[in-house]
Amino acid sequence: MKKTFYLTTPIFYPNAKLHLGHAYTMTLADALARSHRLREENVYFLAGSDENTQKMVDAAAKAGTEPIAFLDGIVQNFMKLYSSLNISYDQFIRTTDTRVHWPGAQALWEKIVAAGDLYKKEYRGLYCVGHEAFITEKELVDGKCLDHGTVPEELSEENYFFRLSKYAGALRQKIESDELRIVPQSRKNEILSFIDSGLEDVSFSRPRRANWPKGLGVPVPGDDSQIMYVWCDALANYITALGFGRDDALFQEFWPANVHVIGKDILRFHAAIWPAMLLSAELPLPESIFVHGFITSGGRKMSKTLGNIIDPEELIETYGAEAIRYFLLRHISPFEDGEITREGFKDAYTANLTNGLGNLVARVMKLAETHLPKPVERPKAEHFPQEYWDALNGYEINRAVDMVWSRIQRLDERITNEEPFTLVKKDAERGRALIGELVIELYWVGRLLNPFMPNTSATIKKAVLENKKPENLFPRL
Ligand code: ME8
Repeated sequence: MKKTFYLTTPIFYPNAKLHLGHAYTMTLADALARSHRLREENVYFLAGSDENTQKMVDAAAKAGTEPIAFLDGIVQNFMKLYSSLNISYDQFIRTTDTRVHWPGAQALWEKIVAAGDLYKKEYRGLYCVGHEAFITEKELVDGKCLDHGTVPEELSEENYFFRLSKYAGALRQKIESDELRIVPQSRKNEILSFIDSGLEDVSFSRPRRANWPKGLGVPVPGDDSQIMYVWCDALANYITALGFGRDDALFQEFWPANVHVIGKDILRFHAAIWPAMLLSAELPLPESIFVHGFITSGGRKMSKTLGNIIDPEELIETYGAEAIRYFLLRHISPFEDGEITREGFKDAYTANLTNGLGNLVARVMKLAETHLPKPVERPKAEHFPQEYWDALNGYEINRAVDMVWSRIQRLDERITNEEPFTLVKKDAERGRALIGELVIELYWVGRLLNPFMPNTSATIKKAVLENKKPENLFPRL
């Protein structure tokens, strides 16, 4: 039996087009998914959209469109972006899907009720639509949410509350011991101190509002006046997508998840609320959570609200998807914030793709095509260095890509030092042997690139096996 590998991504809010920050999460996840397929594991890669939200209703109203039609349009956009970025997801879940998502979300709710972990309470609080969460006075600056620059709504409602506080000890123990591994260490520390500061129970439902369209919001089982709080419903997607509460086959095969890939803004939801929900329902916890930093632009988080976004489609049009993937995976540290500028992007493209990889492939394959009578023999066994897997297992994706570029550099140096073009004229046999070695080394560069730049990887493999110089990979701009 093949080893299984289940990885998930945040289901983004479809209230606007995705920007480069979202593309970053998806590219990191895709590199991981492909690296596990390279190990011949049975991979399941989940993507989706988080649709039962107030911000969605607001955005549809602003666009003057009926909400579900509005959603359909944006979700099409998500999928179009994923396809141009070559994101190899297996399923796209939508939380308005009453067939796929709702039965499981309700089944999970009922398990939490059975555990005695949901109770009704009158609640007054400040609700930030940007966060889709209640926030406290302490988090406001001049009465406004710092992240979104908006004044929160004052709400007074009767809600169901989830006993998060009950799970503080268990959560602490699972995270501390790495039974639930939070990567990097700094995020593990952050969540541990959050738990230590005292976990409060969280509101898990909202009264169904009159202005909410039908088909939006998962009804609370046994109480039609309430719909589930959007995060309660959204987090459940990781199991409902596998058929939890509906048809258990995939769930049995793939749960628990090997990794939830998320940005640092949604750490608390994933590393406190979600595992507590699973503990309450007596379901296994995910193995790990990989928390990446923010893409910044002008020193601030790239965000729709702040209006400093770079449209990934625009970059793809200029540079091609492989170049975007390259840049996101190598030039941004997965655990820290990384600034992106159009100039930085352009410089990296020219130096490392046009003059680097692209030029190397052209040189080696030109030599091979001219001087080798037939293609080199394809290496029998696949050989990937252990340190490459170690980097990937620790989600240090930039380090794994760096390893490929060190080999590219070494290969360039060999060509400069050993001058195959001169040697082959002086001594055809030795010259051909050297060219053969360079081609094999190029083959490995191509294989190692597979998770990061899948099309480039395939082009290199084909070129080597057909002994033919490919079209220019990264044209000069
Ligand atoms: O939070 N840099 O959706 P969302 C890097 N629906 N990543 C960024 C980013 C940036 N500047 N901006 C956004 C939600 N992201 C919920 C998720 S999951 C059950 C529900 C990425 O549309 C990053 O992955 O606000 C972040 O965690 C996510 O988008 C937030 O997306």
